Amino acid sequence: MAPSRPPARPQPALQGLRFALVYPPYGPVRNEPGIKTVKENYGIFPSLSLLYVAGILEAAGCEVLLLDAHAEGLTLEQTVARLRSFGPQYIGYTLTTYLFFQSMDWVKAIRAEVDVPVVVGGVHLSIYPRETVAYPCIDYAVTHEAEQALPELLVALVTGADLSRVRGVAFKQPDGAVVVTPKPGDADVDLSPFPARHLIDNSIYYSFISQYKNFTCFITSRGCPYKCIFCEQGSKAFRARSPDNVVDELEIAYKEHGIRELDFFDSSFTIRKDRVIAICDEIQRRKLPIHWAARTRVDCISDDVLSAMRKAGCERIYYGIESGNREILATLKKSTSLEMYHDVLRRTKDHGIATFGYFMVGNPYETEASIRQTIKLALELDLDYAQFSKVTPMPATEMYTLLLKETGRDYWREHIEKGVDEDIPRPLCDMTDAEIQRWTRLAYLRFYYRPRYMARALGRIKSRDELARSVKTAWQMLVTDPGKGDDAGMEVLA
Ligand code: B12
Ligand code: SF4
Repeated sequence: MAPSRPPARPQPALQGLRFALVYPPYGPVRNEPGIKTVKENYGIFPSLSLLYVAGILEAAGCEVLLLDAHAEGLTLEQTVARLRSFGPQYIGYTLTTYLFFQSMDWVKAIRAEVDVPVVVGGVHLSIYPRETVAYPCIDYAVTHEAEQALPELLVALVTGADLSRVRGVAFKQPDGAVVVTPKPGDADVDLSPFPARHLIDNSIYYSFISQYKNFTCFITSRGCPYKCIFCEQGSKAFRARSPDNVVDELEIAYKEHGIRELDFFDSSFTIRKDRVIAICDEIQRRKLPIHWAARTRVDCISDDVLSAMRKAGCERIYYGIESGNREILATLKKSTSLEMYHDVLRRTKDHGIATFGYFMVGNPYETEASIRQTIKLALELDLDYAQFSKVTPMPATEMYTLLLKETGRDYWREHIEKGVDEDIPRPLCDMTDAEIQRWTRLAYLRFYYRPRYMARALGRIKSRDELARSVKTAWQMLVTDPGKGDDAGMEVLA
């Protein structure tokens, strides 16, 4: 028997309220950190954000439809037809700053066909609530976590109460002025309802390197105590779920949704080692034969943790390595060293766990020489996988503040407010975007097209799907005509 879910908090006013959540299809955009080929072959992940929101709505008593138009390949017409037959009273979307206009195209088009109030949420709303709610097709936003704010917003709407008393929301006044209410306290992450995986077809998801079905993603903590200048997570308090709560969700995922493989999307899964060891012990105690991967930092891991993780089914660890240049690492406030990278990557492999390294190209003070050091490090670490991203200063990061000071321009705000769509420069970096693009591509080719690497990678492949995906990506990366730009999909995205 799967464990029972955390207690629901039904709201009498919301019983039977029909709420639809839509996840529109998306593709590469300008200022995309990834190169196109890699992005297109990255996989199809469920929207964890919307699964959480769906769980919160159901716990409050609502009837919920979750349409993943991205994964299901639904057209706008099919989506509208499904919405019509459900008859929602509200429609919700999760928004990101990157994909703002791609998502908004769908929000507008759906609104034209199914004219019910629109509620939006997601990290983007904590940064640009006013600019976003100003759009006519959006009525309400939840600006931070939804656990408390969303049921309170809906109760206020249904009962006609004063919306300005609800914390963590944004809405328009009759004269069109946008009101943003103060942030609520942080949710108790152990009380948050579990993601409502029963609302989606869990068999359609996969990642580029996943090997088992069904596949899903998980998150067991929010925020991060570190302060890397390129990341907005460091500004948020670190809150971790208890081991029992995490493994209860895992057990339900395994027993009720057939999940056999998953990716923990925590910013750094092993920040609290005792918690991770307890999670791993509990997975073993409950005999859950799941395969999983997690992300972490090299200074947050040790042999006892690696050993516990491996025994509990950890197949792969994603490490943020970023650069092979010491000065750049210091500028990024990464507080890790090249020596640590060598040591921890070797230990991880010794424990039988595959390694995946994240690198960035176009950092502050980047030069061709420092990029060569990064590529050299990626090769020396003998990683199983590497991802090279072009630096993109993201809103709400220290790196973006540096750019604001350097250029006097608030690119993302202009993008959201006025639709300005330009290449965003990189602070303290003299290399051109085309150079960064070329070097990023070169890094991939140098890493993946080594005969020894290719032989090992082929030996590792366990499924036909994985083989097909690898061959397709490899082919797209190679078949390129530099004279015409990177027509295999590695071009600077326009
Ligand atoms: C898991 C994850 C993914 C997964 C799942 C995506 C998803 N939307 O669920 C995958 C791999 C698919 C993904 C893809 C992308 N992601 Co992502 N992702 C994350 C990650 C690591 C965790 C998100 C999560 O589930 N958190 C747990 C839940 C509980 O928190 P939450 O998402 O904030 O949701 C809460 C509230 O925000 C709110 N809420 C959220 N949505 C909604 C919607 C409604 C209607 C309401 C009322 C409330 C609400 O309620 C939730 C519960 O409290 C975050 C980083 C992070 N640690 O937060 C990045 C992050 C959200 N992703 C980001 C980006 C940029 C992307 C992509 C654009 C990448 C790309 N170039 O393709 C796409 C966008 C896909 C999309 N259409 O949303 C950025 C967003 C930055 C920004 N300013 O916009 C983040 C912050 C990472 C980063 N620092 O770069 N991502
Ligand atoms: S990059 Fe990782 S360690 Fe650094 S602040 Fe972001 S989440 Fe934390």
